[in-house]
Amino acid sequence: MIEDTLTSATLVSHQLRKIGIEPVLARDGEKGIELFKKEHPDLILLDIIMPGLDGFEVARRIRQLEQAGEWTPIIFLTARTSDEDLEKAIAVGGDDYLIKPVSEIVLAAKVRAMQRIAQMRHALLILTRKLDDANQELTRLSSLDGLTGIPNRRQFDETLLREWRRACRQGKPLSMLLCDVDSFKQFNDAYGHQVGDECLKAVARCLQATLRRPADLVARYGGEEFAVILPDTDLGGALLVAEAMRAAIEGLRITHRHAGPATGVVTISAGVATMVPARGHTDSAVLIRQADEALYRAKDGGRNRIASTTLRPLN
Ligand code: GH3
Ligand code: MG
Repeated sequence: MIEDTLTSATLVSHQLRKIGIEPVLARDGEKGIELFKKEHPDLILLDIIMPGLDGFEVARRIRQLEQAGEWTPIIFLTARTSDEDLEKAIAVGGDDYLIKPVSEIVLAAKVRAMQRIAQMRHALLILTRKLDDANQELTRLSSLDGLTGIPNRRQFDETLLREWRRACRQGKPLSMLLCDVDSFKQFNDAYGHQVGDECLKAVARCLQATLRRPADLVARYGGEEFAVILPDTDLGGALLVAEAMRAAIEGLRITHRHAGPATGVVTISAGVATMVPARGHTDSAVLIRQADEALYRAKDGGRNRIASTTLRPLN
């Protein structure tokens, strides 16, 4: 309560205590604002005519002090009864208006109404926060592959577009790998789909662990196909990453009795493509097509190997 007249303050305090509210009192506007900052009250009862700052000015300043989303109900207490005063009280940020001498019943009713609004507002705030959290989680989930937990095709597409544009702007090379598990159909046929799924998870984890730079991205591109985006990486760098991935998957030593006779374990083949996108060249799919074509040649060349668009196959 911000009220300079002691008799009125004492009377209203008494009425408030009767309905279970413990008031704290400031005797002028400046002290009232300080008390507001210190106490964070649930409700402000504010006299209009006071020495120094009047109630209108106090209300204005309190509204300025509140952060976005914050709101403390303000009920003006006044002997003034003109429509203009009421209008001004609401305009400066007040919520309601009580005429002095304050009726005990009206005070109790208005305080209750404010409490109800405050509770609803609080519930809404909690709900909004929960909704925000759920939305964030949904966004995260919608960009991840359900089986392997690594980025999905959708995130891959977004990242490729973004990195393609960046490479265009900066005149830097952009590399891409398409990795495909060798003879995976036979792996599934031999060990069952569930073991196949576990194998894909292990492959995804392993590919992701091979990447070192924060801007690199590996995504599940299709069934047993993984795509890697390597920003600001030339063909030599991309071939190194591809070879590291190939070796790492072979190094997992996941038994595959129908794999090529040389290995006996799960392996991947990879197609590598690198481009420095020309300005105005908007079709990022050309990079995918080139990597796909290289992948086809790696498969054709005997699997468990790497091919690139311009260099001869490694391994
Ligand atoms: P290649 O060496 O030429 O790549 O032969 P491949 O058998 O790996 O290729 P193909 O495209 O003939 O078969 C891919 C198989 O991958 C078909 C399907 O059984 C399996 N596959 C695709 N997605 C999944 C998946 O999510 N889980 C499991 N377990 N298997 C999958
Ligand atoms: Mg395959």
